[in-house]
Amino acid sequence: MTTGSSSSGVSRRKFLGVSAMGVAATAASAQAAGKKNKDPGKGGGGGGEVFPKDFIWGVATASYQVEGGATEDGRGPSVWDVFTKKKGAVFEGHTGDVACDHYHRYKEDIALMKTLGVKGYRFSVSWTRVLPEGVGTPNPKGIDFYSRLVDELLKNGIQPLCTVFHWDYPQALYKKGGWLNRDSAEWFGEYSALLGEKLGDRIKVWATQNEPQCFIGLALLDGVHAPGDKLKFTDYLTAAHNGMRAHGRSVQALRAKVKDAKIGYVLAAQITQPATTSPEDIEAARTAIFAVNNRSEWNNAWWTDPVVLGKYPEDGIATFGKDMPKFNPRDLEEMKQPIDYLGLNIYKADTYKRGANGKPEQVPVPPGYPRSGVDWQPITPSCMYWGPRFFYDRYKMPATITENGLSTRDQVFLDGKVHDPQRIDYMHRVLLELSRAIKDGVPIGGYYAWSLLDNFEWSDGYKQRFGLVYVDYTNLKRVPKDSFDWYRKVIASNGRTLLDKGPVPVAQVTA
Ligand code: GBH
Repeated sequence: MTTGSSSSGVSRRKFLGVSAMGVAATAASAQAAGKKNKDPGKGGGGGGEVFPKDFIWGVATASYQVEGGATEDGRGPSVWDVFTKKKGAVFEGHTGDVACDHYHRYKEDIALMKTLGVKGYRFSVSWTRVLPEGVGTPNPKGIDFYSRLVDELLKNGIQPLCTVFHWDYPQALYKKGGWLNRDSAEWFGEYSALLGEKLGDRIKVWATQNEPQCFIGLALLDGVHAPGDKLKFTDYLTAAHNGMRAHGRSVQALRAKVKDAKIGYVLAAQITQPATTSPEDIEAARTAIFAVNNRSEWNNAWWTDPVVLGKYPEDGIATFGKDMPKFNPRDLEEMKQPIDYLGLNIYKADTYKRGANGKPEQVPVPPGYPRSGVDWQPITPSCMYWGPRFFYDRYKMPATITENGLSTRDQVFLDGKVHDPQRIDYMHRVLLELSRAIKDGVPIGGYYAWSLLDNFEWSDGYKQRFGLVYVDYTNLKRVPKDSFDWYRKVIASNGRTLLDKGPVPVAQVTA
């Protein structure tokens, strides 16, 4: 295998070689971590029983993306209900009004999960279903829905992981200023306490918020997600600040109400991978993954350091300069509540090498490099090695892969089935990479495939299909895809079927 680079930078071959050298990468990183790689001779992350016995194989969804029943049983409007009705906001004007009709079909969907054999189901609560105005009088019918959902899960031996908030912010609270209002932390604490009180006897695993980068950044800075605002940068930082305070309040509320709670915080983890396995490139990728050096939401440390380490990253403070909001240092204590795990949503990696000036330099994706159905996702399976590895090295916290998956242009074939070999191949590579991270000593509690069902992909509407189960939106019929059956076997064998093909260069996705 060649690792040579051309004079014009990193050659195509080398780019592709990045993660193809899975074994060398393992050895190098294990060495970097001062550990001994037990199995240096094995390729592709294989070898022996890798996934712990109590590993949670799961699937994930989110309320607005699957539930539908938008105005039923007293549910109040969320910012997404309003945004989807705006002309041009969502692909072909799609809305979550009906979505997968999970609100009425949850039993059918749990039966599918039972067949799949998952140990865990990650779902989110629609805030305005249980509190139509965001605060104030709870809606018993809304609470009853989640109560029935959880009972049905437990009856089927599936452990619930409840995300308190996955983007469907109450419209009533948005009108009061939303995340810009300092009280938003209290509102979120109140809402979390209600969930803890009503469901905490049965739900033990929680996530406070899903992807602050998105519900603050995409929603309030870029204006491409609901409510579609483009705030001044300093106001965006204030919203982010209050969002993290809200996370802290949520942790406190859940701890107070739920005995033995395991509480996490979920990031849109922006992953880097090294261009080669040289220590220089590995360090370049490590530096890049935690850098906050541009005025966008796409970084990790701004959203994680305050919550885990109790401080904002210095480089970010310098980059944002006078836009940095003034606040009481006690806010940071409020944000930094002890949590039990970091939830990492991982879909892809950007590639970095050490540049001529010694600083990390991004290596562009070569023309024609394989991608999923969404443009932002080049097929880079090593995201699932380097992501967990780098996060663990910095934060020393157990992680759960709270989302991973890919979108493909699925259809029902003439034989009545949905063949999705790309998804199977991707998940296969990704899970081998995850097993490699686990072998190298990174504590990973579980893996939740995104998603159980095709669903409402935000501003892309129903165009994107991420499900293991195909949804025909004309009649809401569910058709398990080939990947469903494939994942079922992976779960049943606790990951051993991943090794059936023997050692493979897991990340080499072109010839
Ligand atoms: C997750 O978001 C969500 O939690 C989930 O609801 C969603 O359905 C799922 O993933 C699939 O998208 O590189 O500038 O083009 C993932 C959010 C979307 C955030 C892509 C980063 C790329 C921004 N990510 N986005 S850019």
